[in-house]
Amino acid sequence: GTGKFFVGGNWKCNGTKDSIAKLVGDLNASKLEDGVEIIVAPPFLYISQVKDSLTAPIQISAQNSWVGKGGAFTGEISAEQLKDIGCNWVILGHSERRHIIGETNEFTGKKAAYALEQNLKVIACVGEKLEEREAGKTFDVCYEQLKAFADEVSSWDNIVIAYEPVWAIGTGKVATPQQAQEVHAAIREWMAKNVSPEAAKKVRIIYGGSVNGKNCAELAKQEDIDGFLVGGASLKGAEFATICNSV
Ligand code: G2H
Repeated sequence: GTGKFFVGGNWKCNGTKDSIAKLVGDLNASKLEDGVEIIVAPPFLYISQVKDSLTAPIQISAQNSWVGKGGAFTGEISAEQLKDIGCNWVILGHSERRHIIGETNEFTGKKAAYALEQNLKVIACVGEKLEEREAGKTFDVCYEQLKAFADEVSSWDNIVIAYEPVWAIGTGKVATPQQAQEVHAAIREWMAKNVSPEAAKKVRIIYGGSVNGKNCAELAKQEDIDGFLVGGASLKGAEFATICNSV
C-alpha cells in the first residue's frame, strides 16, 4: 500500500483501570518513530480513560460497532457514539467475532458500510481457519470475506485490511513471512480485479496473528505487508513500541 506503515494494538477483552493506566504510561514513555500510523483498541469501557491520558501520537479504535443507528439494541455501541467520544476507528470482522460470537460475512459488511458512512475508519479483518487452510481454501475464504465488504462499501479509502489467519491468533504460531506475503499479494490482486487497480495499490494490508517484538522485523520486510494488528504483545508497552518501530 502507498499509505503509512500501520500498527494496531487490539487489547481485546483485557485490562482494568490500573493495568490500562500503566500501559498508557508505558506507551507515553516510549519512543515511536515518525511516519508510522498507530492505533490502540481498548475495550469500550476504557476508551475515554485512554483518550484522556494518552499523550503518545496514537489514535484510538473500538473493537466493534453496531450495524446501524443506535436505539433499542441492548448491549451494543453505535458508530455515532464512538464518534461522539472522539474515537475515529473501528475493528470489524475480527475472527473472534466471526467464529465465537457468530457474526456473518454479510452482517460484517453492513457494519463496515455503516461505520464508514458515520466517518469512522475501518480495520476490516479477514482470514482462514486451520481446516480451511489444510483444505486448500485459504484464498477462497479470504475472497468471500472481502467480497462481503466490497458488496456493501462504496469506497475503500478509509479501510485498512487485516489478514489474520485464525490458526495464528493467540497461538504463538505466527505465519511465516512467506505465508503471510502470499496471502497479502493475493488480497491485493483480488482488490485490483474486483475493486480497482488504484484501490489495490493504495490499500494497506496488515498482518495479525502472534506478532511479537521478535518476529515483526522479518514480516515487515515483505513487499505486501503494510503493518500489523497485534493482540497479546500490544498489552506490553515496550514490546508494542518495538513492533511500531519495526519498519
Ligand atoms: C490477532 C491478534 C490481534 P494475537 O487476533 O488482532 O492477536 O497477536 O494475540 O494473535
